[in-house]
Amino acid sequence: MAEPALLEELLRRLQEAGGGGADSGELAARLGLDHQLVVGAVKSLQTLGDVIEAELRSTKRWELTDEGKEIVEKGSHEARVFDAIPPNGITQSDLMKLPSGKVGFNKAMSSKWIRIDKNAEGGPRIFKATDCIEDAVKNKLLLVQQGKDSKLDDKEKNELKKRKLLSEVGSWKEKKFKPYNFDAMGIVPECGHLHPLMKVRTQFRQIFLEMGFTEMPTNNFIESSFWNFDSLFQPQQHPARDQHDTFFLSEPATATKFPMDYLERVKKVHSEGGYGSLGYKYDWKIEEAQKNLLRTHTTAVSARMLYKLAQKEEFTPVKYFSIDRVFRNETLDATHLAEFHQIEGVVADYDLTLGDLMGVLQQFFSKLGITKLRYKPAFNPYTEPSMEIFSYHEGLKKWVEVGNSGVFRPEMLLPMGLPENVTVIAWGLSLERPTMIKYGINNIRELVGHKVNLQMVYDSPVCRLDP
Ligand code: FB9
Repeated sequence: MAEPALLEELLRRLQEAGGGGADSGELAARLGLDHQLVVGAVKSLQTLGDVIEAELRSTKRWELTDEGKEIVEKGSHEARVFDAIPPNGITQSDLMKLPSGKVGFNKAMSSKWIRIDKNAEGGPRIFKATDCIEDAVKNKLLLVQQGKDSKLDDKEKNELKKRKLLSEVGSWKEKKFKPYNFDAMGIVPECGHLHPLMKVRTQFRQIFLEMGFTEMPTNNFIESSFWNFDSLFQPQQHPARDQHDTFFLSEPATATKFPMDYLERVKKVHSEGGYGSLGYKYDWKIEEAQKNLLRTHTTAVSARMLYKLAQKEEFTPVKYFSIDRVFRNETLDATHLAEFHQIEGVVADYDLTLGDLMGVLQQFFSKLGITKLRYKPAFNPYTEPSMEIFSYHEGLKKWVEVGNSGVFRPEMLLPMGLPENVTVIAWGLSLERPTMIKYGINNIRELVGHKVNLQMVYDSPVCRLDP
């Protein structure tokens, strides 16, 4: 019954009852509704203001047991025994085989509904002793089911309770409660589980955000060679640009949309030089730049962001970061797969120096608990100078490489249109290496790939990178 109809029915019943009011339990039974539904309706009426008065009564209530409900439906056992006896009687042994035989026989005898002829041929035989009976047990249970248990006295109710046909639904005060077991472990809630890589990514993201960096949009695994290599002043004949280091796409094989004025400046700086650079002096081909690939580093995204920055009317310093998947067609081993997550930080401002780069690296890695940093000169096509970053690993008692860094070359920045006195420092590392160290995983295939044991993901603890 929908709530509005129940509210109206409740009000109608109360009107009929006059000043006597109504018992919610009896009303629920009469309406065939769950008592709590009626209680809810009473509470709804109370919220309307002075519509009704209600008082809480923690009364004992009687409910039929399942057997009690069956008796209301099919009659008491003794009544069923009486109905089963044919006019010419039935042997006692056959009667006892009936479903209600054992329980109903004694009650039917004590109620003098049946009689026994012990000398009958073929053994003791049972006959009806009256023409009709009144099934008192069924009628009393029916009254209780209709919420009219007040018509039964306590003796009758307890008699039915003793026969397990009624049960007393008392208030909580009569209930016996088990003591709380404060040592009990809670049920592990069914929920999702974050992969350790995603937990560590969140920690790195938090570090960048608290350093004031903004995340770059890295939601394109596919990139053109132009943005992945040419815009970074990486020459078209560089070994990293061939098939065995890079995954090129066959469909769509080429990209065609480029900012053509910028593309011309990139072509020029590669083939003829410019901005004080000699360039690479080779015949730069747009077809090479158009080849689509799976990006080999997130520095392609940094290039796009820096180009976009250069298009603004007025240059404003920025701090960008990215953490996302990159793909390299490399030989696989226990710690290298054909893809990994690159973490990259980029700072663009006026007149930044290598000192600024070392300073930001010190701050960044100190948040990982890495304090003893040393730098080693290195080479990247798009940064000059470049430095490999090393940290002293107390556990391994040796210096381990923790990343790479550098200052983007003018041949990369000036064709974009950035002002001459703007310098851009950047660094990168992988997400897998720190994750494997943090979670004590030695083989990359235990961390990522089709052989990963999902229980490891479920069981992996929360990750904290800060010291
Ligand atoms: O992550 C790396 N090592 C690392 C990082 C953190 C770490 O944390 C410990 C818990 C405390 C431990 C180790 N490396 C870079 C170094 C090596 O693992 C190296 O063998 C593998 N490198 C990857 C590339 O391999 C093909 C790690 C990956 C890497 C290297 C360079 C860059 C990004 C990722 C870069 C860059 C860059 C440079 C200049 C400008 C912009 C980006």
